[in-house]
Amino acid sequence: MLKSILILNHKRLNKMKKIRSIFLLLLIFTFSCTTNDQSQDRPNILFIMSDDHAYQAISAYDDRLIDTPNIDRIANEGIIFNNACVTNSICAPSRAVILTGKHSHLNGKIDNHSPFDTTQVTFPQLFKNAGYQTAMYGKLHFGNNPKGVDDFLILPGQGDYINPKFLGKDKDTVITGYVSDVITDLTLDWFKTKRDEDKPFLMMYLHKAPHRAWWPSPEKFAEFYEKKFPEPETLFDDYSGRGTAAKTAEMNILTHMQYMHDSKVRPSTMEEMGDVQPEIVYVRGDGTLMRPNAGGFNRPFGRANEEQKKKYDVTLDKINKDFKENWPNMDDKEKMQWKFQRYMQDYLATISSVDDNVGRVLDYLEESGLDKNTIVIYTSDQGFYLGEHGWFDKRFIYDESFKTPLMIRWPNEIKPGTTSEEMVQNLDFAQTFLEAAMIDAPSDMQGESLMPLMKGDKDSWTRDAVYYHYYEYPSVHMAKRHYGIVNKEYKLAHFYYDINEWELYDRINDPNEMNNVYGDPKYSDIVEKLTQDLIDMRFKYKDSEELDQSFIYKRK
Ligand code: SGN
Ligand code: CA
Repeated sequence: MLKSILILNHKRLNKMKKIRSIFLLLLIFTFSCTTNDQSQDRPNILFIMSDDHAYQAISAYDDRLIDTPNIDRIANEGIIFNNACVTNSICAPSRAVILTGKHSHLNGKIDNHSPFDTTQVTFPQLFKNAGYQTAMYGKLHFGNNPKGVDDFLILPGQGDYINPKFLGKDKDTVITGYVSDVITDLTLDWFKTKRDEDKPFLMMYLHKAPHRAWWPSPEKFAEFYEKKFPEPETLFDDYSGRGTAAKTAEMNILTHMQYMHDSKVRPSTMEEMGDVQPEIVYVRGDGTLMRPNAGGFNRPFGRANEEQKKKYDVTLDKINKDFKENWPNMDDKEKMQWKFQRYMQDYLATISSVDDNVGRVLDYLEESGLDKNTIVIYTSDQGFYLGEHGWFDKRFIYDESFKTPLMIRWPNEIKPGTTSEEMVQNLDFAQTFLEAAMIDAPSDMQGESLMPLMKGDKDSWTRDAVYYHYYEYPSVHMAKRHYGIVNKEYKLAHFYYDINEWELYDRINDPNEMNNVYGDPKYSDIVEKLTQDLIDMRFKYKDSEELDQSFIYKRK
């Protein structure tokens, strides 16, 4: 009896054990399936950003200046945003907005000089915590090393075009070559040798080009020197329909662009020219003299080795010959035109290298099959003037610097050839990427995920106006402080600090923004409504006059 009970119990025990192990196996199977599924589903992110890349110099937006077949691939195979803009058109602040998902007045990085508080949450940290492998290569432009990235090699500050130095996680290094090629080599090397195949990735691939002083590779320098580019309609803008800020900004190609530093006329040639020198020195608004950027020519060129210098010399000699022969006989209009061509030749030559290199990375994604579940973003830290209003540089709320290129490719999720006219901002990037990766965004981020627009669902998008605030004044280029509101039809801006001026532009009837209609009685209702909207917007985003004043105090 006892024996039979024992046998029965033993049988039962065995059966129970079997059931338990089947259950356990099932559990492990289900669990491993879900985790595998999850890591397969979570998309990789390749964030490509260049520095000062104007949308006018991307053929997907405008093909009058240059053909950019590789960057265009992202737009053709995904979505292009025709009304993407920044919140503060200047380098390091734009990057801080992107990383934190907060406006400058809250993340504290209001201009290129103010420190970035590294205790803040940035989106790469959230990706890393959620199991992503994260990396950053190229230009960051902060005083500090990036947080939340497993691997990085970043340029110190602005970085160099030729034989650039990089700050690394383990050690710093100088790499021989042209900066856009080198950053791409590093990025591709990371993909091929460092990527952890068991994790999704976030790669930030950040170009230095086409930042001033627009030094191309020797090959592109030679190629683009032979080209001529169409002038923009507003190259000879005299700013008569505008406010004080446009009239006093120091970013005019004729008056403020420098022959040695920017147009790459050799210092020895400038000395030879003797009596033309005073024309190159100009008087600033405050009476001080501004001289050509001393050593500006040698700063990039001095880094080249003998072999590289020999290649550059071929084109540099042509520029010098042309300058010596023709410059003394030119009037102001011709000087402007000469400088504009020199500017475009070099600026667009640097873009051409960026485009080639973006192509190398896109090709690798395709060859490796990674393209299928990788979100590829192409953008710039802000727009740039390519001679519009006679200008170079950025900073202003006016379109060429306020708007920025933005295109996103994500096969299976974004229909190829999608376009969006909505007012989207770099403020929205963090929340977009977090949503795509199924990571919760902190509730104090201030943007809106672009996912609905990416999926073609325009109805869930409700924001119809954006906020802008620029602070870096007084500083290089002397663009005055201002904040404003922009919707598809109008732009209202308040310039402050050492002036108190308002500007209103009718974006539909005056797309080149030549006439400030703030004082025009025809627009008084618009002014009234937009002023109230701007007040509400400043409240919504937690900006205020007290904060404006506190940032002025800090700059002194
Ligand atoms: C440098 C440039 C300026 C440019 C700022 C900020 N001069 O000072 O033209 O506006 O950087 O650019 S340079 O001759 O030294 O290049 S930013 O992109 O970093 O904000
Ligand atoms: Ca920039």
